[in-house]
Amino acid sequence: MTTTITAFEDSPDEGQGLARDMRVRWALEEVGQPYDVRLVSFAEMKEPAHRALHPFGQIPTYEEGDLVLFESGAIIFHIAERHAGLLPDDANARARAIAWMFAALNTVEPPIVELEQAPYLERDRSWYEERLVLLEDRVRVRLDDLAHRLGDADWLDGGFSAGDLMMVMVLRRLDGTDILREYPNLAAYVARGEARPAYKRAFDDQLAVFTGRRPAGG
Ligand code: GTB
Repeated sequence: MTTTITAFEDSPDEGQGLARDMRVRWALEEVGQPYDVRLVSFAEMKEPAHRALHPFGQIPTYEEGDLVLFESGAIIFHIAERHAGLLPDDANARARAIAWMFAALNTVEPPIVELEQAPYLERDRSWYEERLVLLEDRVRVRLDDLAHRLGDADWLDGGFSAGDLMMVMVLRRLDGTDILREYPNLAAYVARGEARPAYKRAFDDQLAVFTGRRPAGG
């Protein structure tokens, strides 16, 4: 059965793997499942055909036979449940890995996204610089605790899991800032994730969407 996901035809990050299709690609690479990618423009994402797959007109979506999913968390959870490689066999360890997926999405990602969006949405406001400091500090509150919990370990709870995949992807969204440098163990954690062969394959594939369309010599 062919799996098809959607991704930006023209990702604003120019293939730096920050859009949320990257986490789905990485999960599929980790479990060794082949997949097709359908690229969609910003206009197509808001058309009824795409909204039938994704009620909010976004990427990524996931189609596998009769199943259509949206929300990167739900998609990765589905992949991890169906295929070996992203969740431990032990029931309690599995539950904890799932908790880390939720922690990445619900506790760590929101302040990072707010910080990421501030320059686009609020740069021209008189209070922008002041708010930026507040937003950075809110991110640090989460990173302080995360760094403390990770300590010297390679991964958050035993072996690499879907929880690490999600957390690494969320932390990568700090790429445009210097904040991660303040947390050497978290920076090393992200680097460990990025060094995984499955990550590299996923990254190269999504980068090729951008470089493949560059004019020669461009
Ligand atoms: N909660 C959903 C999920 O986890 O799947 C959120 C999905 C989402 O935000 N999708 C974004 C989207 O489709 C793309 S990933 N946006 C278009 C729209 O809403 O109209 C967010 C994103 C986009 C671009 C970058 N970048 O270029 O750096 C980073 C992250």
